[in-house]
Amino acid sequence: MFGWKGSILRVNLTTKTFQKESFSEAFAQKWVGGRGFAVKTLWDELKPNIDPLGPENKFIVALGPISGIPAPNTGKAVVAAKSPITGGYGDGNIGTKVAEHLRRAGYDAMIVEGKASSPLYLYIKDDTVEFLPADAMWGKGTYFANDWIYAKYGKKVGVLNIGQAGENMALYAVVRSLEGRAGGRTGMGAVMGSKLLKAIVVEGTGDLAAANPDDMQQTGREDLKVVREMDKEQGWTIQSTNAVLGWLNEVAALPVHNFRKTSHPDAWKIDGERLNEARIATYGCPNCTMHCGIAIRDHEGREAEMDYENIGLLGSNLGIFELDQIGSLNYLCDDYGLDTMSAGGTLAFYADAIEHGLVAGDFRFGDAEEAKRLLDVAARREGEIGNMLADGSLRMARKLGGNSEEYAMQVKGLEVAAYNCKFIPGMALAFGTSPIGAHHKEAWVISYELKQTVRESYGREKAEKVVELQRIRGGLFEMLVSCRFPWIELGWELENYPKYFNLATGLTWTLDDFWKASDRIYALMKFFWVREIPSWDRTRDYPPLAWFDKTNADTEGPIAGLALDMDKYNQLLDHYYDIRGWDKRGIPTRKTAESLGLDDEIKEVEKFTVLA
Ligand code: PTT
Ligand code: SF4
Repeated sequence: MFGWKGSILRVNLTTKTFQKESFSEAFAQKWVGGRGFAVKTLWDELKPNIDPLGPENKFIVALGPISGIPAPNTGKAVVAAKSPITGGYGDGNIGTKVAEHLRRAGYDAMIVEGKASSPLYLYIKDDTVEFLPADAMWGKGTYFANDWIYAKYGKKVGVLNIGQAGENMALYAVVRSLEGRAGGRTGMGAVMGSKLLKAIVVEGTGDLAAANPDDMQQTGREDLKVVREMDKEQGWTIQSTNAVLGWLNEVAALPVHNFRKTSHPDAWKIDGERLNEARIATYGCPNCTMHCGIAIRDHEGREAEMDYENIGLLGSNLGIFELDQIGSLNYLCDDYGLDTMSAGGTLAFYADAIEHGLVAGDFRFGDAEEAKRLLDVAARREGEIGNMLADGSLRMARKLGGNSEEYAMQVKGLEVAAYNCKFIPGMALAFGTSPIGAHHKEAWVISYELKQTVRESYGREKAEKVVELQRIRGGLFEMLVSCRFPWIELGWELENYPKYFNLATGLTWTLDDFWKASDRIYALMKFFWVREIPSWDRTRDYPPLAWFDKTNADTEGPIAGLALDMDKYNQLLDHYYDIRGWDKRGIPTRKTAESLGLDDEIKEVEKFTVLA
């Protein structure tokens, strides 16, 4: 077999043992890699209803056949586990040298199981795994841990680590890597913390097992130049992801004050132009020529890396319009290892609940200093407020009661990304149907919806677009595993991806083969949910109810007086299920599952529900 190393590293923290396990080519071709390997492994190896923060959960790092190869933007890895914040399958995508090193060490994935008896970190060098005490790093932030690891191993190694938020099992704790990146907003850092696993350090020296290594090198070198030139021409990295902020403000889609408002007169102060002006450094992932991480000097004088999601949710959504203060909040999230997006969403919910008199507290929209203090108590789970904040907005709403669950801006427990869909039906569908909660990574349909179709339409074409994008973004890129930005931001042709896959594996796949594999993993992610919640119904694929509430509608601007319509949303959801071959509950039918080759999985899921 080419393209895949054919091996998985299994590490048990309880017994401090490890083994190399092989998988067949049939498995590789069915599940491809990354998210495909992760969801299949978790489905096969986890019992339903285990505690995501207990030793039974497994933490997976999964790569694909093109991860780490010398071609555009391949320095990415999937981190996955049963999610502590949603309770379903959870994962995230992180830029890291681990992508290349783990494959060079001989593995396509690693599975970490059990729980250590005291804090430790793993050092993986080719065939060996060392279990080493993490006392010097435990209790410290990710910047300290990074420096400590660098000092010991040098900067060439690949690293994944957690901060205090992961150690204290804040439910939206992320994993961080040395390149200033963060991933696994579904609580993957908390899963590492629950296992007392502070860091994974990887050094691999073998080859990448390609079928056509010379062709791949040559093509990769040429394409890196092509992508660099495209970026120079288009100037995307001037503002990077934050280029959308000004536009979202104009079209009434910016999250402001816990998504209550959709635009703000001060939004220009934190837009892409201002961010570029404040830039002091640029960060990126390995094998990338379009580095998208813009760093600025934060309010305390530190270097803080910023992305649009972070600015939208720690900035406008909290009523904070000073870039340096948002930088400080971003820096703290990075150091504690908290997901910026859920942190922003949860703090905004808290401010909203205080405004509604549901809970006592001093936090007000716009108060950056108090927000900093709250991030600290959340990451440390200090006191009642710290514990509530660390559990995210849905659990907080359930504790506070009243009608607060309606304005907890989340889906399946995960806070909504920075797109305010008060009146954007297709993007609301994308959030509702995202299998890991309200993440924009699965189908960022908003640009198509507002630029190429009619905003108020609930037509089938929108459901078709959501499925199409989920296949590409949540399927192709998460299986291969590679960054989607050359395609989505620069328009680098999608056909390039089967090209690299085929150079790596020696196969002759077309994009259609990837769509089928993608549908298979979406079906399995849904089966995972159903096994956890046999009473699964379509309401779990709804976006936040606040978007349907006319009393919450804008009073001025392009969508004044408008809200989503529940009956029409249900029709749109029906279209979505129909296109996917799922029943009205949102569960793949037997026929669909059979056509995807999920015969074993059907037997298992039918212990919990009857398939239509
Ligand atoms: C991703 C989510 C995002 S998505 C952002 S900003 W974005 C936030 N970044 C955080 C951060 O920073 N620090 C922190 N403490 N928490 C953070 N939480 C948020 O995490 C990221 C880029 C970006 S920047 C995006 S869109 C693209 N995402 C990709 C993806 O999902 N898949 C893929 N194949 N390619 C992608 N390319 C782009 O990668 P999660 P990263 Mg991230 C500091 O993982 O859980 O999906 O959450 O990975 O390496 O930082 O790159 O405007
Ligand atoms: Fe990483 Fe950004 Fe480059 Fe993608 S575009 S590989 S997220 S630096």
